[in-house]
Amino acid sequence: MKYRGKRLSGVILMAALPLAIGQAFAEEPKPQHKDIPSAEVRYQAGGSPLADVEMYQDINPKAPTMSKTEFDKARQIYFERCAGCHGVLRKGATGKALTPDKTLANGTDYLKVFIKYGSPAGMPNWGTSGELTDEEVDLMARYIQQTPPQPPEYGMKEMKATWKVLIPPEKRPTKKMNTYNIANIFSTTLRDSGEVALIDGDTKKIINIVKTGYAVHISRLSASGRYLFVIGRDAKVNMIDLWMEKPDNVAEIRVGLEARSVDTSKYKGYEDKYAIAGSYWPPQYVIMTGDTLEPLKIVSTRGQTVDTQEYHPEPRVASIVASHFKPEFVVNVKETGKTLMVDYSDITNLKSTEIGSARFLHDGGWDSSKRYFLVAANQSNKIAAIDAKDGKLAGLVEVGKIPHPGRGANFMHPKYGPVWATGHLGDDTIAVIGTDPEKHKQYAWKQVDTLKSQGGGSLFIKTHPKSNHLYVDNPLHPDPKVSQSVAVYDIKNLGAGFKVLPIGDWAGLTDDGAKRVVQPEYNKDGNEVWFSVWSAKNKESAVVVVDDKTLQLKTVIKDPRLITPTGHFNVYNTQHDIY
Ligand code: DHE
Repeated sequence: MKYRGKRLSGVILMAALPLAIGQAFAEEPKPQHKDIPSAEVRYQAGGSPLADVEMYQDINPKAPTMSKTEFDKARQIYFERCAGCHGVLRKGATGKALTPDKTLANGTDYLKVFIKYGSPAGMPNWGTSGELTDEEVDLMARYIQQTPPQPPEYGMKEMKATWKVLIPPEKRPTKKMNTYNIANIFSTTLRDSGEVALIDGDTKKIINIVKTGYAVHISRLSASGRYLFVIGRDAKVNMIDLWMEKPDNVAEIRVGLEARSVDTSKYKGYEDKYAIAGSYWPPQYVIMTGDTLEPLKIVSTRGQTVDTQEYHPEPRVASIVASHFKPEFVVNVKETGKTLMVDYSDITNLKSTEIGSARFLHDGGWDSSKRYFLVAANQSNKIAAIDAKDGKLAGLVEVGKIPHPGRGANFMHPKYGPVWATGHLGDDTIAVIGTDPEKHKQYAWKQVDTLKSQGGGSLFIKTHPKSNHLYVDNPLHPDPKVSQSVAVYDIKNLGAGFKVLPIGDWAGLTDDGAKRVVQPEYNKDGNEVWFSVWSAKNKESAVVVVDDKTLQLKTVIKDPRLITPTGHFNVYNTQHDIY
């Protein structure tokens, strides 16, 4: 119980990490405040791509003077370190609002102390930690009293200007042109090189390294399993055709200035017809054609928050999934705490049902019936269950501190029936939630069991219908023993606790990299589990494959091209939402 109560701050100061994209884990982040677990600090590691975007300086005579050069430097620091928490427009996201009505009243001297020394509420001590010089502290204190500059909007014109159909559909293969077992290919994110590695799950050989967006985030599959979609933090979507002799990009587009999510239509009759991507900036989603990525419809997500019903100017689009029950995309809007069920059967007369739950919706996955989408409202410490059949909120479950499921894990609990589980960034528990309102009504949408894990800093949890094991990673835990290993539970005997597999050691890396073990992912048959061993860009990383039955090491995949592997996505399991 190292984390609970004692080490957690009420506020996640995600702006805390002084590392820009591309530098993640190049060096260990220093603990910046005694109340901020480094897991939370690391979580928001990526600086925003908006750091390099030119913005208009609006002169407010009440604010301290700033030259254009000073303003631009401060703006860059803000987007590299602060925007993730305080928001692009400084209206507050999971951190406090820093708008001039508040900051001008505080004044430069007060703000300097705050920035330099931090606060018990979670603000890092930027000055005394050595991350910012006194001059930079002064610069930032003056900057946050200026009118917040707004990054440009990004509409159809900008999207079309970046849209490229590299190989038009009529020039693509009409049948599979390779001998790969496509269903067992893995798409592994190479975070800091802006690529994905396509790895043959049968032979463990790299098929191709495909150029994608900047700091790639996730991969998703089309309904048919033929097309792989990848999105970068810079909002670039790449579409890869797995039927090609050597699978590669066939289309690409930039849908905004910063993004995290992409998916494709999966309802019967609409397979491979549409793709959708959501962006952090501008706060919007775009529906595209499924075979070329032509942008068709852009919809803003700006609006009122679910609770106080105040207007929020930048509610980011977090996870998106495609419904199996209706021709709908399930779009989760973070800051407003609303899930939009976007009906894609008529794009011209677009209908969308708004389901309110709790603020800070982030990641999530389907229950085993694929009727309910369980999404973490991370800073609200809740899981919302969205009923995709009836289009309403089925339940809102109080869980531990900062749930982070990835897509979560579904299994049959010996006592509670079908359940879905999530780990937490902020404490050492795993919340097990009942998901069967038909046959196990008394347990549905309740936290029915709590497992103790290795600690906080957990990002991903995984099992497979053919496996009796449940794996939980802790890549953001401050203790390398924990972050470099994974906990595994026997689902049939959860009371027995967990075994620890030293995945980082098994990788056999020769240098002293961070070796964070991240994201368990099963192969198609559900008898192997793959883990990334994630070190800095200039250090060796690896992918470790474990035999799920024996829990013994099976293979280590090493290659100089495997730079900063993080997430990985098995084609079949991702295509069919198996987790
Ligand atoms: Fe992620 C999923 C946002 C940091 C690896 N991440 C997601 C999703 C969102 C998100 C909204 C859900 C997408 C979906 O399902 O459509 N992630 C963010 C952030 O805003 C955050 C906190 C900070 C940032 O600057 O990006 C962040 N994420 C990280 C990391 O540091 C990770 C560990 C490494 C990396 O590659 O950057 C990381 N995020 C992932 C992965 C998934 C993901 C591997 C997909 C999980 C899955 O099982 O589907």
